Amino acid sequence: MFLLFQSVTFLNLIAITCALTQKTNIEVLVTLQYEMPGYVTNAVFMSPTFEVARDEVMKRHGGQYNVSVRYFQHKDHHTCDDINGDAVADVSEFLYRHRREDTCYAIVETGCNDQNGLSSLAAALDVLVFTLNMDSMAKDFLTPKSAPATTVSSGASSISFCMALVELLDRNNWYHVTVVIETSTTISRFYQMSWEFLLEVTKQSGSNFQIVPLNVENIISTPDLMKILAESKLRSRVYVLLSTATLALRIMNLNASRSLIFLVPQSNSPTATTLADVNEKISNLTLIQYNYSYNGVPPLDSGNGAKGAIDIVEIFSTLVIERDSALLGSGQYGPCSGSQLVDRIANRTFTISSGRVYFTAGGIRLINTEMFALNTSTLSLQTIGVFDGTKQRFTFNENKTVPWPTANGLPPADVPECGFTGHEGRCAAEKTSTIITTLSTAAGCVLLLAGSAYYRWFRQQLFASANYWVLHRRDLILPD
Ligand SMILES: *[C@@H]1O[C@H](CO)[C@@H](O)[C@H](O)[C@H]1NC(C)=O
Ligand SMILES: *[C@@H]1O[C@H](CO)[C@@H](O)[C@H](O)[C@H]1NC(C)=O
Ligand SMILES: *[C@@H]1O[C@H](CO)[C@@H](O)[C@H](O)[C@H]1NC(C)=O
Ligand SMILES: *[C@@H]1O[C@H](CO)[C@@H](O)[C@H](O)[C@H]1NC(C)=O
Ligand SMILES: *[C@@H]1O[C@H](CO)[C@@H](O)[C@H](O)[C@H]1NC(C)=O
Ligand SMILES: *[C@@H]1O[C@H](CO)[C@@H](O)[C@H](O)[C@H]1NC(C)=O
Ligand SMILES: CC(=O)N[C@H]1CO[C@H](CO)[C@@H](O)[C@@H]1O
Repeated sequence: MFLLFQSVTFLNLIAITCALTQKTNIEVLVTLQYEMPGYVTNAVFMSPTFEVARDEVMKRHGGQYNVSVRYFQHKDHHTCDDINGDAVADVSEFLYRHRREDTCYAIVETGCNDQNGLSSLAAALDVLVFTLNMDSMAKDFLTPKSAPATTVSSGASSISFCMALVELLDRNNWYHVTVVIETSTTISRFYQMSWEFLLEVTKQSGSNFQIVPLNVENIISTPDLMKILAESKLRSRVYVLLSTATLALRIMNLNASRSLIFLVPQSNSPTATTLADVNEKISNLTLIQYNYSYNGVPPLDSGNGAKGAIDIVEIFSTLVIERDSALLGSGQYGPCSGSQLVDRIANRTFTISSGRVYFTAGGIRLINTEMFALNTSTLSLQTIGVFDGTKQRFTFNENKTVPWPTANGLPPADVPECGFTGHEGRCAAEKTSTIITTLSTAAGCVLLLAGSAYYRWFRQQLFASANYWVLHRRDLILPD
């Protein structure tokens, strides 16, 4: 009896001492694909960055925190299904056997569709998840607290585009909108999802949108395409294209007089100088580990997965460190709760080394979206405004506007003066202005983190086209 009592007291003492002096361990469990063609969240882009980020956080906190990264990646994974199945098994087994009371875990999920299995598991185990593909769960995220309880989205998602788009429509009082959704391409599932978010965001906006989907097969004949576009003109003057560059070009080539607005993820605020040392470390490590050279491009500005990785490690560490200081006073140490960490993320802006990052109340990271339009005198694409994810508002550049092809130079009215069918009076004199807003987002799992890379690609497609719009491509000066 006496002995037992003594040893219990002794253990208690140790526990209390540890609680006061030892910080909670921070461990990142990475379930990303090792290598899949076209994915920017491959090991080569993400793993070296996880490691550099780990070292940076440890250094910043004077070695007080033990940060580690553990990979659950398989070289032989070639599809999302391969990854999804193994990730659930691997993570549950690891946590079952090795979970430690003194450690906070965060799982990093792939951009593959349908990671709900892993998110449900994590919710049941109360472990935080950073998903790089929230799109399959977006509707839940839009309604706070209905999403998997411990999952937050840290990838670029089409929600940010939809919010920017809806604000733009609202601001111009454009409520009659046709949304062209390209079907039967490999990424049409993504366009379909974007359409669903768009509907959801318009519903939540409180404005009375009359928004009509137009499903278009990529193989549609030109006469058929003209026919359905002509019909849609009886309903709206504003088009949103959820389509590949190829279809967007076909539509633009049908009629010359129109304004085109691009909404694209804002290129990262450059880290070339602010994080020069970190960039160099990542480049060096990538070359050593994977024999891959960034060729002088700072990895964090490359549009590849690197920035996503460093952001996750920093945000997660911030949460754990905050939790520790909150607990220090209370003395109530217990297992690290993922849902409590999620509560610290909701509706909050983090300032981390690569910039400011905002998460909605439902745990979606909003990314800044840039709005471009063609300046018809300089023939260059110019930035008109930026939708700031942290403020959820557009800031417009006072000196740059869209060169509206209307008689008065103002944005076209939602409903033309003589109605959608009106052909007379002043209306006939004005050029028919069709505003095509291209929602040029990334493709499904493939490009969720590749906003700027995708945009570069899109631009190339656009301007490499022999029959580019009404302009000659050699006349175009592109911003870089
Ligand atoms: C640091 O974390 C790793 C991984 O969880 C663990 O193996 C190691 O024991 C930890 N070190 C300390 C001092 O707690
Ligand atoms: C990166 O590698 C180069 C060449 O090996 C070396 O000179 C440089 O010090 C390294 N930089 C960092 C930050 O490790
Ligand atoms: C590393 O990459 C370079 C160029 O891509 C190649 O020439 C070289 O053989 C590679 N080295 C190894 C060890 O694979
Ligand atoms: C988010 O936080 C701001 C203040 O920081 C508050 O005004 C707003 O109501 C919050 N929104 C939600 C959805 O909780
Ligand atoms: C707009 O132009 C005015 C006058 O040329 C200039 O003073 C101002 O800085 C410009 N604003 C921006 C945002 O470039
Ligand atoms: C186009 O660019 C020129 C030169 O920068 C500028 O003066 C003009 O205001 C721009 N036009 C529009 C519509 O923004
Ligand atoms: C799709 C569409 O609106 N096509 C129109 C392009 O312009 C020609 C001539 O102005 C019209 O006849 C088409 O209907």
